Amino acid sequence: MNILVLNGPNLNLLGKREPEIYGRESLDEVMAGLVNYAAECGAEISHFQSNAEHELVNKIQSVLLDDSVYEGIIINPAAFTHSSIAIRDALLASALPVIEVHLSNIHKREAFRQHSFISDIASGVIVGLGTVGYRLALDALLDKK
Ligand code: CA2
Repeated sequence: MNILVLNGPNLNLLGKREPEIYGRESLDEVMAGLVNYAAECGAEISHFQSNAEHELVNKIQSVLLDDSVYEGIIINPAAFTHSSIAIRDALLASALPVIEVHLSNIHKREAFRQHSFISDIASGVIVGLGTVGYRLALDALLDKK
């Protein structure tokens, strides 16, 4: 099973700032851990992070246009969660099961973080559990197989 893991803007700063909210691990460390975990589960992961909305949209579209063989998407859209109809539309077009992950509990934070343009089209949403959320998302996709 091939899973596409997408991370949105500023998540490349993980481990460098605001450790009290986002933890101390770097994104590379988190994704390396996820690749290992996926291998133990017999799955494979492709990871892509971008600060640019159109790059995330293009990556999601590649699922359709390049005949790639992904069977699910795990996405932390970061700030685009709260603004991007383009990412929502691309995820819908992919027709793949989507798990939305947030490191922090967005429902405990500022009002503007409490609306997601993704949640109602996602198969599931994991918030507030830190980086373990990515592993739980993978478990959920593997369980659906
Ligand atoms: O809790 C999450 O995972 C978020 O998606 C993180 C986004 C935020 O805009 C969402 O509301 C919730 C922010 C990602 C920024 O990550 C940083 C990491 C380290 C230092 C600074 C920013």
